[in-house]
Amino acid sequence: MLSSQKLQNMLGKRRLMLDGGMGTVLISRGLSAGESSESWSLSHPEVIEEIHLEYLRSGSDIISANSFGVNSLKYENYSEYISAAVECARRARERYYAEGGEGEKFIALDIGPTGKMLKPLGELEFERCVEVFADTVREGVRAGCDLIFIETMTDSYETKAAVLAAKENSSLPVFVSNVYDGSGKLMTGATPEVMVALLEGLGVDAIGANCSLGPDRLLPTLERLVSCASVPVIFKPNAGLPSISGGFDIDAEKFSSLMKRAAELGASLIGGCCGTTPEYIKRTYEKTVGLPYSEPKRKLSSVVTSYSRAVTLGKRPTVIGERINPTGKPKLREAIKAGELSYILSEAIAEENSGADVLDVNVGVPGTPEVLMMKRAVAEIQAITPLPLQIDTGNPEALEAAMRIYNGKPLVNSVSGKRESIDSVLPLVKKYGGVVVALTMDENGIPETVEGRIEIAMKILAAAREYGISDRDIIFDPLCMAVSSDKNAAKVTLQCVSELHKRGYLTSLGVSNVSFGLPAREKLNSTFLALALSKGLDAAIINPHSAAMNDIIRAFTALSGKDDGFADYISYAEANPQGGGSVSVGRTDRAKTAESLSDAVITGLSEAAVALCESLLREREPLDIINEEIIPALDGVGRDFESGKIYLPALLMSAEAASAAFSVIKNRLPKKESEGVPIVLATVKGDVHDIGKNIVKLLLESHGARVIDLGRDVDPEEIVRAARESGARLVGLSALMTTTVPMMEKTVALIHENLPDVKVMVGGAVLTEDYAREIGADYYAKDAMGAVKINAELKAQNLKP
Ligand code: B1M
Repeated sequence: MLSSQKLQNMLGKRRLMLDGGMGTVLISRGLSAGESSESWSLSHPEVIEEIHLEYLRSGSDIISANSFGVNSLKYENYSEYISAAVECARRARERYYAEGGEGEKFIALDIGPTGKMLKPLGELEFERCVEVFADTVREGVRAGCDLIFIETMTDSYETKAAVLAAKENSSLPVFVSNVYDGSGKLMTGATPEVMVALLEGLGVDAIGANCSLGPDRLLPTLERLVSCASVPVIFKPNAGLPSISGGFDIDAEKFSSLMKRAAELGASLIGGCCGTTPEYIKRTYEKTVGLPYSEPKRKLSSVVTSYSRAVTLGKRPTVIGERINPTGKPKLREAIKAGELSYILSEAIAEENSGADVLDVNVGVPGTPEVLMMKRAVAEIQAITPLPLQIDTGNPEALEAAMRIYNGKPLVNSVSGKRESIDSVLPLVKKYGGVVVALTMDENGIPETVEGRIEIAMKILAAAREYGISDRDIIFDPLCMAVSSDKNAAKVTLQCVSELHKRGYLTSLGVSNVSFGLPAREKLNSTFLALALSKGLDAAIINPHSAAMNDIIRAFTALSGKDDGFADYISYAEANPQGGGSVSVGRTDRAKTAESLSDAVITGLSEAAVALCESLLREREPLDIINEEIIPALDGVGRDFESGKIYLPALLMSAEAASAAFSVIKNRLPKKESEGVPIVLATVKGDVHDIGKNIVKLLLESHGARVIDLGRDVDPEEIVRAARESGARLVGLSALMTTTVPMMEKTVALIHENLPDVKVMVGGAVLTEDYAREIGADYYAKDAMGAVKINAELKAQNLKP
């Protein structure tokens, strides 16, 4: 039997020991600062082999090859690094057995993040990212590893890319572990519930948390993982936090006691990350080896997610917003035909603000390229809203394109009982994960009877099981026909909902069909919704702006005991005292719509920001727009980010919208011929914030200065070189983070040391006049106009910069 199969058989049947840190152990054995730990597989293989052997002797069942930072983006000879890393682990295992060591031991191909951010946060395309991981996986398989361990991932999207690469290029078990902060979230906002739904959907074999914190502060995250995962949970924390005296603040004894607690709480695969050593693993092994083991329990909840939000179907009525569907919406049809996304994006925001839980996305218009449009729509909508999406298409190619790039576990609309539909849709659900809406119709149409529809439902369920799709990932839509053409239509559908509910299945309905062909449709729709909810309906595709529908959803949820403490009902009632209307659940206190420029920036709508900025420029001065609209909006976004209300993706979309508005302003600023010696501008090394610096540049140029802009994240040496070569007399430095001010100080010192005649002006939100003086700067500018004034003063003093 292959090692990988043996591992599969053991998984979830007993607790397995992982290993501990590699990089931090290497530092203690001579790895110098700036040297890559992975290069030691080639330069010092005997050291790597020895560390692996020490972990095996300490009780590790699984050791991770020294391949964490290796990928084809970073190293041309990545394959050499990977085979050397796996070889070191293999030799260690042979030595372990040769010295009489016992038990099955496994070698993991260790895969860490690429080091690049994916679009829209960075420049790396999703598919390119999958390719990079695929290169690593193929090499690891060739080198003979037994499993793939994707770890220390901070972004759900990159994690998905790595898992797809692993699944598409091997049949080995795949483990995934993410980095959660103290509040239990990834850097990009995903919670344990989001990651479990996403990763179980993708068919991962074990899921967990590693790095970031010590076991003490990571235990709450472990508990959340155990409570929602059906697969074994990995727990591999750091040896606490780095301490001032060097090293980490939790010793092996305390670590192992906390790991014992982790094992008792249900961690199935335990080990250590940064700062842990073979000693930590040995003590952990000794404290946990005799503990009873309980197999992970299968969880039954049906969960769909976005990159940051998990929605559990069946817990309370789920509102699926129906507005992004061109049927009967001429404006949307035209937008889709023109390849225009701004209309769709503002619909998405409006639906979110009206309280939708999930957004249906249907962009099918005959004669338009649906695959392309669906991909674009999903990519853009998921960048601006944290709501999960329902991918709605009858085109399997469009469905696959969307499911592949979707950053989460979507609802999939839909599969029917037709063979063709089953064969094209269910394999996609199995591969990418999702909860699929199963329509009770087949080649013979929609049965008129309850029994006929239930029979089709059961046929789809059986087919899904054959594909290995769990029952929890099916939600039935017993289809509602228009009562105008069949007076029993609503009755039959309601009986189906009731029957499916009794059997323990979830149901969803497109509610508005019922009233087709009749006047005052909302009265019928809302009454039908109330009746369906009373029969057990779990999700409704409705217009979330409808006052009547909203009233019913909120009131029903409260009356059926599904609204703890009536919190949702009370806030709805307070916002709508007369009943009716839609309630805002906007992501920030300010952005309800994209009606103003600052709202467009907060919401992250670039096209709207451009249009609104253009119209504001007709009445107001460019500088006022910057100071009164854009900067306060970014400040608000910054506060929301800091308080954990929004995450990096939303922050970035706001930054993009602000930059889009600036590009409009730039064209409107009065142009002055540039003159004199240039000013060199840069954001310092380690800092990517360049919006402020770009405004400074804009204003300096509009006042006639010649600016050499070195961009952001710039090395001090490069700044000195540019100043020397251009003969600049003034260098402007920007820094936005407390962590990058030391680099600013270093840069100022380097400029003064090498170019004593050159003055340095600094700015950026973290700085103050005093702070600027402390780090040796000659001038401090609070804002861009301040920078212009300083430049003018220097000119007046005849320095002629
Ligand atoms: Co980030 N970010 N960000 N961010 N970001 C801040 C700065 C932060 C304060 C947010 C927060 O937590 N409240 C925080 C820093 C905390 C701290 O150090 N105390 C932060 C963080 C933590 C981060 C990351 C680490 C997040 C992460 O990855 N977990 C990461 C950092 C990556 C890195 O740099 N290595 C990160 C990333 C990003 C984005 C990429 C998403 C995006 C930047 C996009 C871009 O710049 N191209 C972004 C944004 C947009 C912000 C906020 C929200 C807005 C910054 C901004 O553009 N303000 C910001 C919060 C905030 O500041 N309210 C935040 C508007 C701009 C016009 O103001 O730059 O101050 P400002 O410029 C002013 C003046 O200061 C002055 O003139 C300008 C016009 O009046 N000025 C100068 C500036 N430079 C000057 C130079 C001069 C003279 C005047 O002479 C040369």
